[in-house]
Amino acid sequence: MITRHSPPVTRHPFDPASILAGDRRALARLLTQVENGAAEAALAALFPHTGRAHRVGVTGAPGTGKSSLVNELTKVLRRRGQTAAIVAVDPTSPFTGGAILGDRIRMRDLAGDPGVFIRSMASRGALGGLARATADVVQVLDAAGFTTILIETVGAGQSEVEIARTAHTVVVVEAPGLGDEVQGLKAGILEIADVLVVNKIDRPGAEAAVRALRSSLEIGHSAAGPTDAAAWMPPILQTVATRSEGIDELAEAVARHRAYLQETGLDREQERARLAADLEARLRDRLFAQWQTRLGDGQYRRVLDKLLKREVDPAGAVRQLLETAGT
Ligand SMILES: Nc1nc2c(ncn2[C@@H]2O[C@H](COP(=O)(O)OP(=O)(O)OP(=O)(O)O)[C@@H](O)[C@H]2O)c(=O)[nH]1
Ligand SMILES: [Mg+2]
Repeated sequence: MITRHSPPVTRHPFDPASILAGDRRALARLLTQVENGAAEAALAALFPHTGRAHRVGVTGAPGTGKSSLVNELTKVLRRRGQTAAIVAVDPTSPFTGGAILGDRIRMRDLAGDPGVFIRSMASRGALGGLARATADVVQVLDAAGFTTILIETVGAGQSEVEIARTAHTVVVVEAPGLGDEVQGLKAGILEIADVLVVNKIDRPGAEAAVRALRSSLEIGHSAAGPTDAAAWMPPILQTVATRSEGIDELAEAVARHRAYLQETGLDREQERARLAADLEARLRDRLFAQWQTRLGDGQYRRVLDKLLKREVDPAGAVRQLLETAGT
């Protein structure tokens, strides 16, 4: 079972009003408590104030330019009168150099703007814990009133894809000239893309990358059966993040996707599915923990040993454990 490591935290009296009023220091302090899994009461108090922000996930292979794009997109959103919170989820991977660099660029460009808040999520080792912590951090930022929340994750594993999936709109970023092993990651994340970006089109191989993406997108859509005329077709955008090219179009595509969700009522459905999945996961964790405490010491291990020796089958093991725990 995944347990989140919770170091002792200094308790500050929590005042939801300070978060709702946009007190940045109170916000930063609360987010640290949230990351440590020690903010249940605060999350409960803020929950009624959530559900207003547009959550935008930005995912893709390491080094494709996600941070640079998020940075530029934030500037465009600010010019359009919106506010933005950026959550950069640092994965446990050898590719942290880019993530740190991306954050440094943002610090330089966006520092001092009261309409922007940047938070890097430290890796917790256990990705289940990281996904939960990220979802909670996003809740707080939503309550704090940011109109857009940009969640950057490296789409290298299933758990990072899960994090992106908590967004209303998922932007998948590609770049030309990545190795085949990186190209292999695409299959899984293409399915969750609402907006596709081929970044670094100033680099060789850009046209081929766009072509390849277009054909895999078309294959994916025809495999899904006859397309509904009203269905959303992910647009493929081309950008040079470092020169701020194509960013207005990206902002528009993201806004268009949100409008689409609202017009079709899919936003309500999406929200319901997200809350249902969250409720189920929490319930499962809680019931499992409760049941485990009821189970006598070593019982679980003994049944597992029997399973290993083929003295009992998995379904039989469950039956035995439930009987022992008196459920
Ligand atoms: N030539 C070119 N370089 C770019 C472009 N966009 C980003 N880069 C460079 O690519 C490198 C990686 O950019 P990041 O924005 O940090 O990429 P990332 O996807 O956030 O990286 P990770 O978080 O490490 O996965 C940096 O050196 C950027 O300056 C672009 O459009 N063209
Ligand atoms: Mg990055």
